[in-house]
Amino acid sequence: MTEDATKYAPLKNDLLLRAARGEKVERPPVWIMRQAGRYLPEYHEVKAGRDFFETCRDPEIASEITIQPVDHYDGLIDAAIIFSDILVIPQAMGMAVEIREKTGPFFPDPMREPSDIDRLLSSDVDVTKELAWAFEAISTTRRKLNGRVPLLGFCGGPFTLLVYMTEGGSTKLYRYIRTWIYKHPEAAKQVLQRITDVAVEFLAQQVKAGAQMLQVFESWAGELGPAEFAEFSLPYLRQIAERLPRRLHELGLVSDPERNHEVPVTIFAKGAWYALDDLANTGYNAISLDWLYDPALAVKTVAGRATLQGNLDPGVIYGSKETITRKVEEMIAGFGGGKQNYIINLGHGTQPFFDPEMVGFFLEECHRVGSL
Ligand code: 1CP
Repeated sequence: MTEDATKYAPLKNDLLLRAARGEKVERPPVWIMRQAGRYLPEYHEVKAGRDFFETCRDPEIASEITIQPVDHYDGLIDAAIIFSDILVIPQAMGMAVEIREKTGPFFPDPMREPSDIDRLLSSDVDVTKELAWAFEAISTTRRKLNGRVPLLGFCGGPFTLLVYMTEGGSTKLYRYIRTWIYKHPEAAKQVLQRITDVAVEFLAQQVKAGAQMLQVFESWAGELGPAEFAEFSLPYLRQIAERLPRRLHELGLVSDPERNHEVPVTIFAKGAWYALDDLANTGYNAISLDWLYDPALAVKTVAGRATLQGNLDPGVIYGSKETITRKVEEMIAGFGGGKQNYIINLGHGTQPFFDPEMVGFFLEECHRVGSL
């Protein structure tokens, strides 16, 4: 009941969904975080110097870029992830955001003082209106995919979004977000709550538009120590996992309001190694791990409560073919052979300097070793 079966073609490859639900599979599915983007020459051709968000807002172009890796590595990638960015939630909340060519995200007017939150919280956010373009891009992509692989929707984790909203862009010191949580913790929490509310609705509406699985990117979780993670990230991540199935049920998109089994959700809390046990109790179907985890140890900690995703160091793609083979073998063996509770991915996103051929070799090895 997760989709209007008459509206879209039936799924030919549902390996990812089955693995995320904890079913036994013939081989572990594989996809790559940020698999669409700058390492692929065809991305630059289609983007053709256009502004990043202009690209995302054009459903034809966004869907084309989304499908590029699925075409490029034909038959080797088991999912598509919609081409967009985590920063569309701050945009929907009324903040201006640009992506600059060399330096990345840029907020001309970041939150620096508690009084800055008044304008953010003063009005409700109409997600269906503010992010209408995102839903159109998802529907167009789902139609064009024609059931080849499932389409993933996503959003940023509340803490990670607050980092960008306060820092105004990428950072090494995390000075402003630290000022907020250590000097104005209650004001920070008010904004985290609002981001969470918007995130739940945004994820639910992505499913309505055609997303078949979801991922929450709490990419800067590892900037927080265990106590701060428990206070400024985990409660909001838990809320998302708990409220989403109920909202999907309200919208008539799933049959069970308590468990999100029909539309699986993955949490990627990069760097929060101390929280793995807690994350396994939050209700996410899958937990995406960065490369600092030892797979066997993670399997032992999670003990079947969630499917694990990951976790090759993206830098392995710069290595020799022999090394890629060895690292893929070690990774899959570490995750128990990969025939249950496992999704292959890198431990973080692709890098612009990746050689597309080596990414292809990595995918082939994942198929070969994962099928053994
Ligand atoms: O295939 C895909 O996954 C592409 C879609 C996608 C996703 C899932 C993009 C396109 N961005 C994201 C998520 C995203 N954006 C995250 C979470 C994932 C992660 O941790 O890597 C984060 C932290 C961002 C923020 C962001 N947007 C950055 C990182 C900057 C930093 O602080 O280190 C950058 C460079 C962007 C812009 C962006 N988003 C996506 C692309 C391809 C780009 C580069 C823009 C360009 O020049 O073409």
